Amino acid sequence: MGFVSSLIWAFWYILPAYVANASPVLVGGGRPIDGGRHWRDGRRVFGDGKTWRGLIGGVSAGTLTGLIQYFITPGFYGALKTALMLAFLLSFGALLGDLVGSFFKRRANLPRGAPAIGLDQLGFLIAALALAYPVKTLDSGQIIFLLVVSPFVHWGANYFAYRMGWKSVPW
Ligand code: CTP
Ligand code: MG
Ligand code: K
Repeated sequence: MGFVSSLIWAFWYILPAYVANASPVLVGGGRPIDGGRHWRDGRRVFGDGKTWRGLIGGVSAGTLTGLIQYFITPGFYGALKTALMLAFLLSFGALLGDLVGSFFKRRANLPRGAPAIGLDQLGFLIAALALAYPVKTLDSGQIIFLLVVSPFVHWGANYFAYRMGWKSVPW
């Protein structure tokens, strides 16, 4: 596998995580996952930016992405079951990482929507890679590549969503 194609495959591999992380801005809203509850420090557990609809919608969108990917490149996954399992774990991992990130942001007294550089751009990615690891993983060069480019993809996607009027802040 050539160098450039290995990087393209890394993108292809992680796509469900990106979709899962980005889609809640459109499909989210409604009841927050923490049910409005507060942690013992008196601040919200996760906050109003983490909703059930965002979680379920994001996992669904990411898993559906994997299904479509399987029909485009079945050889990359081997079996449909593998593609679906991988996409589900990447998507669920992405949103779990995002949720854990919000937990730490609230503990640091950052309000909903406040930026946390590093955590916002990489938390979802690291959790997605970790959960998907048992099904299929990347080589270390591909993982480093994703760690480097994902913050820029994240900023680009958020800026786009801001310009489209889907969110109120560009980060
Ligand atoms: N969202 C959601 N449910 C999730 C994740 C995200 O509904 N599980 C929606 C919310 O409308 C959220 C938006 O997607 O405001 C953008 O997500 P994110 O930037 O992760 O949330 P923030 O509002 O910045 O909240 P936090 O400070 O907790 O990260
Ligand atoms: Mg945010
Ligand atoms: K986030």
